[in-house]
Amino acid sequence: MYYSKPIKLQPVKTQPFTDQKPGTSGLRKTVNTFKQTDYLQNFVQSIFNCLPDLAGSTLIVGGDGRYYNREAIQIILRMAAANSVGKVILGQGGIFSTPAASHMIRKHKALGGIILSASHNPGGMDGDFGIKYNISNGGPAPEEFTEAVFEASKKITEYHIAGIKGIPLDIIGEYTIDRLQIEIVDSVADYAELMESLFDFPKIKQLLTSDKFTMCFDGMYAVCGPYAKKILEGQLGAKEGTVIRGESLPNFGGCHPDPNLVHAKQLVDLMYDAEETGSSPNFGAASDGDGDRNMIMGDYFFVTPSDSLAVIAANAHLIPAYKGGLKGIGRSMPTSQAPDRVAEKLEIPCYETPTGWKFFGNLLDDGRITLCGEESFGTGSDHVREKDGLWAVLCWLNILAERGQSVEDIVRQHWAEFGRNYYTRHDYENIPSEAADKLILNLQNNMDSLVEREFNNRKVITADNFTYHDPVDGSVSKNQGIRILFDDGSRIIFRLSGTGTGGATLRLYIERYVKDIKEHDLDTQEALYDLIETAELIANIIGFTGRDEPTVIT
Ligand code: VG1
Ligand code: CO
Repeated sequence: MYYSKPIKLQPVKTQPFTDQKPGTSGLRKTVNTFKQTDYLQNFVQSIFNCLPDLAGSTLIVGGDGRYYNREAIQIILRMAAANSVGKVILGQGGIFSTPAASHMIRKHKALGGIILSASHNPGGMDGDFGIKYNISNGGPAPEEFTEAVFEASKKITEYHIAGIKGIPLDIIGEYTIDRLQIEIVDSVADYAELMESLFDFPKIKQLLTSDKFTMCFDGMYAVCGPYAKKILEGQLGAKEGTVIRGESLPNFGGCHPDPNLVHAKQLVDLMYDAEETGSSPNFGAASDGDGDRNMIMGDYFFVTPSDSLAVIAANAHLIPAYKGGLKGIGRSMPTSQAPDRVAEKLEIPCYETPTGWKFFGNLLDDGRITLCGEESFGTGSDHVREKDGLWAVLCWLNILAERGQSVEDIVRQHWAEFGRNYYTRHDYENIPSEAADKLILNLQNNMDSLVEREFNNRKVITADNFTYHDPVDGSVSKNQGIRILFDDGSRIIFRLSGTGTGGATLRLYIERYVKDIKEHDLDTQEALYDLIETAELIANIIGFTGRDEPTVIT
């Protein structure tokens, strides 16, 4: 359908903003920041200015449906028209989960995609908004590109936008605006087809329809609900009501769409209800605002994300897509070393990358890894170039269907074979940036003097600020987190978050490896107590931040 004749407009004159530096995963700011006149336009034009092949190209556009998603998409469509983009493929209602958008970029061999999301950050009028560009492999743009966009944003003087009336985002179909084609497609269908091609759906269906098995998926009122409903309840026959909080709402129902033990409280309460009523589901899962994170739980049992990656890797041969074996595993530096032990047994390499999915792209493209993950509830594979929440849930379901054991039994057997990596992350949110910077600087300055020192009977063998050398393109990424490594394999890591929008968030990651099965039943915080104490001693968190306890413990 020829939709609307654009009014040719002169480029709009604009002033640069100084704060459009993308973080761990795109540009994230409060909705109010994004609503400033020309703020979004400047950033989108800066992306376009860094894409020499833009004219006539295909872009995928969609977001997690949070407040301001629809307005932002109308602006992006008008700018795409004025910047000579050839075609935009848009999810219905402006919706794509992050992994679905990654798949669409790959499937349609698009130049790239614009994903609108602040992921696990709260949404709504007073919440956060975000935008990121993904390249043609479907993955987040590498640092070199995001740096170029930031540089462009500091120099921008004008942007191009067509004067057209709004596109009806909810109606599937094709529209033509001048030379720009817009195709609005079902947001879920292609992704669901991809999932069906990777897993043993008949086997999972048998499990989900048996009266001995129940599961609960918490959509957190975010983007993943409709995907989970279609795939779990629709295609796989899970009972109606398996997906809770399954509607996508622009403010995520006022909740914080971060699938962890604190924010997915309803699910956690249900899974830990066992002792009282004995009626907890056998399997529980949740995903975040944009559908790329996952939390996995069993009946009265929480699976640490690092363990989840390790268990999936050790059982990947049970999943049709991976039965031919894994090429390698990637994990972010702060993620526990549980996957390394599996890689060792499988005699495949394990790569340690900085935090953020963009660092896995080269390893996946180069065929060096098949699975990858982060401690922050992110797991994925070479099927797309983003972490993928529902994919991880389907991995677990496929493994559960094949092994016929409980989640807890599978994890305990894993520990028995490989040893247990006790792991925790303590987040200190919203501390003044200055205090956070001073704390890190202090650590940096004292790092060298820590080596060879003993704390609670452990000797420090390495203390450094992690530098990553990408083995594929040779790029070097410095200052990726302070690591303190001990002689018994324990680790303490400090870094500042790159996704927050208010003040700074200090993340403290702690890990301890225990081989002896007799010691696999400890409470995680207790098992790590002396390392937590050592971390305070080394970093003086209380002194620098005034906080005597973390905001979130996972
Ligand atoms: C956090 C996580 C990181 C993840 C990133 C994006 O980053 O720690 O592992 O890749 O969020 O996830 P940071 O810089 O705040 O620690 V998502 O689901 O928010 O796109
Ligand atoms: Co996310």
